[in-house]
Amino acid sequence: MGAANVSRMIEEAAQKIERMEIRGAARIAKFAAETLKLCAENVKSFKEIKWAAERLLKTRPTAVSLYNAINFVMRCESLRSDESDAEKLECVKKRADEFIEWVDTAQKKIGEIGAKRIKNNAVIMTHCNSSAAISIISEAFRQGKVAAVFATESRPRFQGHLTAKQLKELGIDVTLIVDSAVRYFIEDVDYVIVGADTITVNGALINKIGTSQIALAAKEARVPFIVAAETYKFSPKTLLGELVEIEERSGEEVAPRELLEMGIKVRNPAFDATPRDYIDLIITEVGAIPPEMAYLIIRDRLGYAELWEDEIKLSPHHFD
Ligand code: RUB
Repeated sequence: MGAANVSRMIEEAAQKIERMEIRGAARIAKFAAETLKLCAENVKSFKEIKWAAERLLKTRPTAVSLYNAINFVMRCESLRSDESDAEKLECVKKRADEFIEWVDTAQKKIGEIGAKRIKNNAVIMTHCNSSAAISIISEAFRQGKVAAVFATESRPRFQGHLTAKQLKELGIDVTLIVDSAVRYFIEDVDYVIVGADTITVNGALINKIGTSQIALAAKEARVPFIVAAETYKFSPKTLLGELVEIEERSGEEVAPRELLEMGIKVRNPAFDATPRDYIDLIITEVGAIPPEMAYLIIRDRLGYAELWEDEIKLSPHHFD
């Protein structure tokens, strides 16, 4: 691949994330690692990988999995600044493979751990389209424990349709409901299981808009609210004091043109924050933990305590 083709490939990859052809926190992270690997296979200078990392980081702001994937893959340079470009590129490829492996194995493990928490004949509610949440539901179903699932449609992008299809294809009894019907059905539900875009250092969950309302309804009805989150969904940036940026998308996604042309304002945040008091358990690949343990996951799993300087070096601000 020539230099022009590499930059076109990176631009196309970035636009796939921006257009949400590639979406969901885990898939975005894995795709970023795959893109950096492909880039490393086709360039000669490490500077070009940095450019790719910088472009990918700018695609979507909320899911910290993207940031963690890029920091994980790019960490080689800052560890050994005397290395040649060729050595650094080899390291990028190796670390990209390690990250991809992390994504693949973590979801399976989350399924195994999470399924143990599900009792027989369970009715589960889920929101949006989370591969980690589906891993728990499908493993529990495989073990014969799932009676039915309610999937919210998850407006405005209807990712709930994907979830409903995926569950139905597995043979699960699935009912699609509008987001505003959550409280109507919550009494019929034994567990809510959702995924995560980011978990903050104080144990709050950032996930698809509407998640916090479901958590509120679940708490009121005393339905356990379970989050399925790989450890790369925990945010070291929040340990540094940063707030999570909530992506706000175009009003055209939710309102007809006629209303927009009348000058009616539309707000369309894509994610919201659920405080830790509403979360019963977070199922990670290293265990089922209370949200209060988020700090330990960031410190021990993401290793940022020791790599403090490197982390700052590779932060988006450094690239700007
Ligand atoms: C997707 C979403 C998912 C999380 C977790 O939002 O909110 O619940 O990303 O998914 P969007 P996963 O469609 O806007 O990217 O468990 O697959 O990482």
